[in-house]
Amino acid sequence: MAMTRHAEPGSARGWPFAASGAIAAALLLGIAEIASALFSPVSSPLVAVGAAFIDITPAWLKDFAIDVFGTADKLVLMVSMGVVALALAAVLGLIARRRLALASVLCAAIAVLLGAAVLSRPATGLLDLLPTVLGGVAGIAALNWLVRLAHRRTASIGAGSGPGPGPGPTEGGAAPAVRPEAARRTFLIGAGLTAVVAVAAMAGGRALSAVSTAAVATRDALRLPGARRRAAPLPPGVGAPAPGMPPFVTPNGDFYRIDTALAVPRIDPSTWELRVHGMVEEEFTLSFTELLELDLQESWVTLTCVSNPVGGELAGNAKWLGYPLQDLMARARPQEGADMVLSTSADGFSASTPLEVLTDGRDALLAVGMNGEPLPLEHGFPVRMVVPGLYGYVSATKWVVDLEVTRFADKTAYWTDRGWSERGPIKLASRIDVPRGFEAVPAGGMVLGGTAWSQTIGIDRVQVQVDDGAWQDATLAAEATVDTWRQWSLDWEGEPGNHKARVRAVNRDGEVQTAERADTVPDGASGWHEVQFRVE
Ligand SMILES: Nc1nc2c(c(=O)[nH]1)N[C@H]1C(S)=C(S)[C@@H](COP(=O)(O)O)O[C@H]1N2
Ligand SMILES: [Mo]
Repeated sequence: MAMTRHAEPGSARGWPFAASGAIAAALLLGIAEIASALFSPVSSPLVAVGAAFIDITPAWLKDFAIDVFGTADKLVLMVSMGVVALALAAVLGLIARRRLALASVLCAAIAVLLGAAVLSRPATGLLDLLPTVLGGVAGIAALNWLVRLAHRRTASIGAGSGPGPGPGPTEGGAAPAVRPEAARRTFLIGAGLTAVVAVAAMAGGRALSAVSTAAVATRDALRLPGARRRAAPLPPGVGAPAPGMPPFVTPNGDFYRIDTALAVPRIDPSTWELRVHGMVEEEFTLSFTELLELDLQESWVTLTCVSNPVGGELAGNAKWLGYPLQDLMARARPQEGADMVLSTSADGFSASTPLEVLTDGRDALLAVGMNGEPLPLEHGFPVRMVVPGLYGYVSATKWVVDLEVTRFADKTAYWTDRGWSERGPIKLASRIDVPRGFEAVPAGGMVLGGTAWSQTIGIDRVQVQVDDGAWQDATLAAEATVDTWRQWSLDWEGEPGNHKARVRAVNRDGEVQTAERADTVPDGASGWHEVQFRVE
């Protein structure tokens, strides 16, 4: 009778399969955890399930948990969920013993449920399913592999004992090709390695998320010093009186975001350091505390992306707080022949900014604040560059950690290596914000409105042409500074039917915005913005 064999009682033969199930599930969660930590913290299925569980827990149970476990309540929740999950996964492994395909499908179904939990969280989208999908694939692969090893192990042992409670279908009845010890060892090594990878991925993922949570907490707690030189308050009337215009100051949450970072770098300001070096008389490094102790300055600057198409929205206006790069350069004392500052970010992006632009008196900043707050993580926390008049790709390095004074002849930057122009002054531009393209507006008169910019020079005139009529001067809203965009408006009334309007601006140098269409590559789009709309 099999039960009496002390070497391998039949009931105990299930344990390698139960263990396979539990280890495969641990791998699923571990891989998902590390992927979410690298990719986006909100995409963690573990956190999502925990949060969903907290949401559906009745209040009395929550109160009970807090009473009994205090601040450890979340830990207790996570550990209990883990125990339940491992027990279920062990059952899954036992199912896999006889019906591997069914168990694989169940494993996929579990991944789908975890994905649903992720999607049920606020602020998650389809892309946030990526970690769960990766984890699911790893889990199913591990389950299949370990269950096969477990069968081989069982078969090699069972071969000596005649027909007992049969081995699984895969190796059923076949004489083992391997010796029992070898099969046992292979299973143990396979299971052990997978378990180690699962635990390491889980621990690594949790540790990484803890670091990023720390960056968020530090940012939230940070109080920036006031500016030594404050920005002049905005004059009244910077917003054009056209209903539906975007705000003159772009709220941080609406500010366009462009970068190459798959995961937003999370930098603890206490470890941040800026290295200033290269063709300078004095090389130095600057800590965040040292930076905050310098004479900070505020300025209004409209940032613009070189990839902004004609009429596009890749531009935003904010009040920046920072240390003038001109003062930083004065301390470093660039050497004769240097003509460029190569700025590099913590994640390896780089931008080449003409040294001349950083020393000609414009408000180029090593910025720490945006609209009265520390920089948002996505906009470069803790420190970025802001340079009026240059597209972001050659000047606005976020998460900046290195400034090398060098020469255009010697060094190139991220986007210039990819076919974009070495220099990127912002082109004179204007757009129509209202009406929107193909909008239907009621008859009886309306106000057209829009935005124009020519950073460092200023906008002097905006003209609008409706239906190929005469160019009419729009009314300019108040100007904040030459480095900010300027809104405009025009009262207009037209017959019902289809219409089109186009716009062009003239800057303070007398340059008229060109009608010539240029693509965004290599140095920014040009041409007049035109919208079609309908009066009903
Ligand atoms: N580290 C880093 N900084 C960067 C970029 C980037 O990809 N990585 N993109 C630049 C580009 S192309 C632009 S237009 C601006 C956009 O800044 P924002 O995302 O704060 O609007 O950041 C610049 N700074
Ligand atoms: Mo950009």
